[in-house]
Amino acid sequence: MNSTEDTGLILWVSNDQIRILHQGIEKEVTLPGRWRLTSFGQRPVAPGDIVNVKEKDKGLSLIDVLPRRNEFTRKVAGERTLPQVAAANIDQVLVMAAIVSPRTSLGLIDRLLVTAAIGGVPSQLILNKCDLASKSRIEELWQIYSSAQIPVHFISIMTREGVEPLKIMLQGKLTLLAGQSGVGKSSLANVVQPGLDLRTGEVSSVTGKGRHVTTSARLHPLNGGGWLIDTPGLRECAPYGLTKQNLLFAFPEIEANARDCKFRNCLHKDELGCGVMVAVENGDIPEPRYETYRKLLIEAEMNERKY
Ligand SMILES: Nc1nc2c(ncn2[C@@H]2O[C@H](COP(=O)(O)OP(=O)(O)OP(=O)(O)O)[C@@H](O)[C@H]2O)c(=O)[nH]1
Ligand SMILES: [Mg+2]
Ligand SMILES: [Zn+2]
Repeated sequence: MNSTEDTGLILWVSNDQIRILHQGIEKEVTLPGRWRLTSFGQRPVAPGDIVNVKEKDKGLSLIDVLPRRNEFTRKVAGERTLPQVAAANIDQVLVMAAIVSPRTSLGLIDRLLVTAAIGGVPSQLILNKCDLASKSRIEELWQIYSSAQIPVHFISIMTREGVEPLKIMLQGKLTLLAGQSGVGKSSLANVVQPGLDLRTGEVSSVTGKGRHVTTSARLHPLNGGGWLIDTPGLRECAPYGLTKQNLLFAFPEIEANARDCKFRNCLHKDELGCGVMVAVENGDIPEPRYETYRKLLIEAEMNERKY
């Protein structure tokens, strides 16, 4: 029998099918039973994974998954500390939020940034819908994230403001778009890759929330080279593998002020002589960032008890 072995790139995964790019051609393959979603909600493959495949007369068969360079992994919803991999082998995560409609969730932004940092993926922040925002709100958000040393881009897909530099940022890279429903992830993909024509949906005027239009994460090829992964909107994000130490990867402004803490092992929660808490009071660390830090610290402590 004629059979050759080489690799393929996973473009998307559903419960029992995957789409894979193999020798320049997109192919659909039925997932073997052992690769399907387990009762624990885990799956061995994610978009962006490279797999070894064997081409046989009757089609492709999957052999194994190559080790990942990095991954973007949340914890499954609920009490269990199990991983849910959104994508693997990513060059950059663009954490996306709207300045207005839906209301910006600073907590979710920070959680996505922490998830990227723990997974070893560089991230940047895209704040969309500038056309609807006041100058003062833009300024306020800029202050928060520049003190956090996170690159932030203010854009409007509607007016195209700030979109051209993003196109350049995406060239030749595998980029994951992550954020709440309705912030404009699919709209951005449609603008940077003409002809893509992904479905988009209006934010509900009743609830002020997005309608969860995109239902699965997919890699889309970009004309200039590279891939863009559009994902379904997230309601919440608990970073997988969160600890008291790696939490600080995404809070450089907190780490910087820890120098002034009285105790070397200060967690900046309620300790005496905490330099971080003083910096929050002085306005050197923005309060919303500190609040999310504190919530994540409590989650990390709970996780550590479970591991
Ligand atoms: N005013 C304004 N509206 C925008 C802008 N960008 C996107 N929208 C609108 O926001 C709505 C939601 O956009 P989508 O692209 O579907 O959002 P999404 O993030 O893909 O949402 P999910 O797929 O549900 O996660 C659509 O009605 C878009 O037309 C913008 O810059 N300004
Ligand atoms: Mg979408
Ligand atoms: Zn401290």
